[in-house]
Amino acid sequence: MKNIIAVLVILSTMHTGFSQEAKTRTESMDKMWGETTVSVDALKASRGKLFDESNFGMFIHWGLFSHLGGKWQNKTYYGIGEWIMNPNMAGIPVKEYRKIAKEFNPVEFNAKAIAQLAKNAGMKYIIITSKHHEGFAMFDSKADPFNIVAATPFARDPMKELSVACHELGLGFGFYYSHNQDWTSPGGSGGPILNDDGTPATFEEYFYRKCKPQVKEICTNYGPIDFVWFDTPGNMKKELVVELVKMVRELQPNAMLCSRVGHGMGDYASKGDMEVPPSNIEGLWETCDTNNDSWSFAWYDNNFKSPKEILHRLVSTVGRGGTYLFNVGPDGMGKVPEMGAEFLLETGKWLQKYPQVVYGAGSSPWGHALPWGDVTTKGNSMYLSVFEWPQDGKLYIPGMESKVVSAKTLNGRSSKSISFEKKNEWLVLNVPFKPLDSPVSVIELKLDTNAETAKVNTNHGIYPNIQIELLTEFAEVTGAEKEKVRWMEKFGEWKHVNQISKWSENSKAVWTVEVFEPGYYYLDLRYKGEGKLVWKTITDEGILVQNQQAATEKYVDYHMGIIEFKTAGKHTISVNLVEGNPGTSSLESIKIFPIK
Ligand code: H79
Repeated sequence: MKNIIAVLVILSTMHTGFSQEAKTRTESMDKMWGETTVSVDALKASRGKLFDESNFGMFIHWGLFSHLGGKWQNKTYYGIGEWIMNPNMAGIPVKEYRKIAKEFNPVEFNAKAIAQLAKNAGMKYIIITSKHHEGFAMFDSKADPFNIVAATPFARDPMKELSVACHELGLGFGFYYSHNQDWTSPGGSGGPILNDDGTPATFEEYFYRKCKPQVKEICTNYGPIDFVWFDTPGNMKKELVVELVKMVRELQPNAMLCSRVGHGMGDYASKGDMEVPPSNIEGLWETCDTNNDSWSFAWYDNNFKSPKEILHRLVSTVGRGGTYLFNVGPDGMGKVPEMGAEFLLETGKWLQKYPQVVYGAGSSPWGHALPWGDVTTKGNSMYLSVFEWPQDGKLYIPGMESKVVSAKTLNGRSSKSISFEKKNEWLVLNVPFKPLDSPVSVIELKLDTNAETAKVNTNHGIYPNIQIELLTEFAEVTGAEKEKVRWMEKFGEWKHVNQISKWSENSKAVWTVEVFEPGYYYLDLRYKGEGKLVWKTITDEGILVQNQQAATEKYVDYHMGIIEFKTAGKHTISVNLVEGNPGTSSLESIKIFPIK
């Protein structure tokens, strides 16, 4: 059930509804390099090629915090492990934290094995933390002695080993570097405010003494690198960011920079942590996600995403037009937790059978997920990745306006034609009752036109054989507020939703949908609030469902009643809050499923 919720939350958009934020970002990126303006197309043809075509990379969070694994002085701190030193978690004093280096001896670290894992998982590059907010360098740094070679019994440079292993296996390689935060260096954001001699420390001192020289080291000593992934720019001054970027460009002209370097710079947009956006986004962008709840190793955290969930989040990210950067957290000995590795290998086995679904694949013309799965495209081919296989031998595809020339099931190298028919605007595929493959089945449609720009009606469908969740992101809202919110489920573990709040008497949220089959459907509302709430839902045909249910401070699904569509085709569904505290009531989505 948990998987289903996570998956449903990532569904959905209007075909034209590219987010304003993404548009602005792309334009400002084009403008930003006074001296060398680079368009998205030019980037895709040059240093952005690996990023654009791979669509799947490995992120690695590894540092001194991995040795603690979420525990300090016998107490476990639940949340993102790399933050354990922070006052919001264990609040470890700088002096104490620095001492941990003496115990850090990850002798089981095997760069070749990790690179091979990434390769077998179907990932095309690795980006690893060279220095996280804690300030400990995981590479041989002459600029600052608080590093893995100078300060630990391990005394090896694992970054060197990993860069060599990646190059040997033909994988891309890049570094994460936390440029603004540094909790153990005087002057770094979140770090000591006094130097060791008691004088006040400035950010500039930290920047010129440590940050810039270390970035120079990672850009000089590891051969050609493909990425520098800066994070959390905070209030860093623009001049300093520009100076850093300029140096990286000179030293590593082929390295891609993500937007978290700050001040609208970078080659591609990095979306919020752990967020698969519901709507297509233009330009070059990435979503970074982690294989369990924490980024870095935490002893208790075995909440690993299953191969099916990894594939769903990967395919949906590619379907939205993005690239998926998926994280693992090696432990204090340097080993990637086994269960996570196993799930990645299964993911890779599937990708080996269906590489065309992900590599070099384009976005879905629907602009949002479909309830049974998602769509990616290449040339005239449309790949339907089916995560919820239909029980009744029919796979429904809404609003297909372009001509479909053929449909076939794929399974590795074998494929079989399947029959299909057009009913109203829907394409109905006659599929076997048994799923074609596990954990995900693939069907290829050939169109008589480019699949990514194919003509489709992007309204959400109401299906005869599967539940649809209509997110508030896709509603037209009047008299209430549509907003994107995020909150922490655990410390540092983000959840994102779009919600509608601040309801009043005349508010409404309206979805335009396409109904395949007239009939009765259950209607659920997913909302939060307090006490008891009465919601009213009415269709364009005047069918009304009004009911009272309880409410809590967490989002929960409530059955509201049965809604009827008297005719097939286009309809509207309009929702309003009619009783209850409008200040605390927020709607996340509505769900409609056939009664059959
Ligand atoms: O490296 C991973 C995270 O450690 C890092 N980015 C990803 C890739 C990251 N740094 N900051 N953030 C993510 C934003 C996190 C903010 C929070 Fe907090 C940290 C929320 C809870 C802990 C700061 C402290 C804000 C509230 C408390």
